[in-house]
Amino acid sequence: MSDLKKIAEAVFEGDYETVHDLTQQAIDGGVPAMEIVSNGLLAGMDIVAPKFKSGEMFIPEVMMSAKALAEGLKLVKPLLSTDESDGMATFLMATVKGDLHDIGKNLVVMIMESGGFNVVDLGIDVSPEQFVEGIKKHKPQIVGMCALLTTTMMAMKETIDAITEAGLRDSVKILVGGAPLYPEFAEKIGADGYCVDAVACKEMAAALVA
Ligand code: B1M
Repeated sequence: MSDLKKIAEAVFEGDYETVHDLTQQAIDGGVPAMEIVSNGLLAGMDIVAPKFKSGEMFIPEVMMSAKALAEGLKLVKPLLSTDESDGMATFLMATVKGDLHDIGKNLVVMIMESGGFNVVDLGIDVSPEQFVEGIKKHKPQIVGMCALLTTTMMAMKETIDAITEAGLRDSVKILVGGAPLYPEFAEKIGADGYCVDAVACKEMAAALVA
């Protein structure tokens, strides 16, 4: 089994100590950080997702996988954050109200930081009011929203409506992402763009502030 496959397997098994050791070995062996993320760490979550859906894995096991993934991401993060960029636009990011998923959001945060954006992460379960306050306080050029549940997708619309009602809509570009979303949904709720993944988010954000 290749080293990256072993990392994926250890993420799936929730074995965070092995994920730590193998990720460090891959870094020391010169494997590019993005490759470790895509083909090792996230590949592990790709094994988890269908098993959770089919009922073969339960929440505590998925939490262990998420913890193992976070352990690996912690090690590669400083390497991803060395990309030079003179942009330094501010990107405010959060998972919307009612939604506790943070793996995708954290990945977006890491990739945006690596792209030279000044990132403000408001966390998870963030209400429309908290987004509005965050925009007033941090004055971002771009706002990113994450939702993983079909039941929380509409919190994105509520948030965009609250930003509009607060008179702030023209001051920010809004990007949305998360597994259940699709481009037409983003358009329908009045977002400026849909991001299929974290790299697409970085590219769209860079184009919007260029
Ligand atoms: Co949850 N969960 N979960 N979960 N969970 C899903 C989303 C689900 C699809 C699984 C399933 O049943 N098939 C399902 C949703 C079904 C639906 O709504 N139709 C589900 C459910 C039902 C639930 C609970 C309700 C379960 C329960 O309690 N009965 C509960 C809800 C809690 C809540 O939020 N209120 C719940 C809980 C959990 C855990 C706590 C166990 C755990 C989260 C741990 C954590 O985040 N710290 C968890 C997990 C891990 C998952 C799955 C298995 C994996 C999600 C993930 O992290 N993927 C997920 C199954 C799936 O997605 N197929 C599932 C990896 C991550 C990198 O991908 O987040 O898609 P993703 O991010 C991608 C892109 O989407 C994009 O970039 C990333 C890649 O580069 N992206 C953005 C994401 N956000 C972006 C924002 C942007 C741009 C791009 O902004 C601009």
